[in-house]
Amino acid sequence: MITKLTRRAALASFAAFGLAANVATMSIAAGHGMTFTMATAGSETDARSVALADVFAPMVAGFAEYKPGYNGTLFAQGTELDAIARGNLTMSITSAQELAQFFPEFSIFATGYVHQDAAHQVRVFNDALMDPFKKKVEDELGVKLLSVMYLGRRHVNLRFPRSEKNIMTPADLAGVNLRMPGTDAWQFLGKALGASPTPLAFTEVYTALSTGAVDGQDNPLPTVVDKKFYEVTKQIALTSHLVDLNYIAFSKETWDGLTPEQQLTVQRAADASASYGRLKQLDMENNLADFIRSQGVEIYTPDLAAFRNHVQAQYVGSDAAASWPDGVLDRINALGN
Ligand code: KDO
Repeated sequence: MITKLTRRAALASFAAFGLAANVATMSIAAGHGMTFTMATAGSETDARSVALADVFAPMVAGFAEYKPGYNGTLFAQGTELDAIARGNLTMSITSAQELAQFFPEFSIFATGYVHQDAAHQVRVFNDALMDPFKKKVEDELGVKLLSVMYLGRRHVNLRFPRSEKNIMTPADLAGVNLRMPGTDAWQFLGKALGASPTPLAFTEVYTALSTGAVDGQDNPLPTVVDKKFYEVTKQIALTSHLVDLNYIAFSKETWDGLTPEQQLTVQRAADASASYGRLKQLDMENNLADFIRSQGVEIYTPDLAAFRNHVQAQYVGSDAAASWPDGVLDRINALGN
């Protein structure tokens, strides 16, 4: 997890050395053999990883080699934005929660029950309301947010069988040690759900579930299958508490060193891979429940109104909500169905 000190240091070093680094990148871009390194905590078989490897990589192959690092092997989860800002990484699949570590107002996109579905995420990302958010990340961190990727509806997934714990309302999660990713926005959401959240890196989740170090985790169904969480859990309450997204984050240094044609190609490649990954993920999300059930995991729908009301009430008057620019939540809601 990145510390506040690290984040400040990253911002300062980007401001101080941005110009020098930019000159270095431009000379690389003018020549040949550019490499776009990409870091993610996700696996090679994750739909977003597949989309970048199968769609993005071939589209930029005329001028850049795409080099992905999966499972947090290049950079640990949560440190990728720092790495891009420092010029050590070209791209990552980042989250609003990670961006909120630098720019608290991004917590609005990480808030429970705000985005309604994948199409809503796309409308929000492409709307003018996003422009000041994107500009700030670009100007102050040196990171361009190229496109929005769909991760999916996050649900509560526990080790206990339903006969031991039946999660119908937030009160039923009292005392449940729920693994959530390690940033403030995630921990806030875990508490808002009624659970006792524990921060843990994505790559540690399977082991923590199998040893009982945590009682559960939250992720969309495709992730439950991709990471085989069904082997070490017994139930999924379909809370849909977050229609989760990621952004394709790209180094502004590298971007500025590209020709206008190359920039267009990179942008198109990012959009095309995001669309491809979204369709794949939606398809899996809609078709994996039977498989998961066949592995002995109960899947059921809790009292969604109780969860939605409770989660939304926690954000009202919170520090997170205080950072949201006036009117943005209304604009996001207006872009919904
Ligand atoms: C996770 O750690 O649970 C999470 O799903 C959070 C997301 O923001 C994203 O970073 C994702 O992990 C990784 O890409 C691995 O799928």
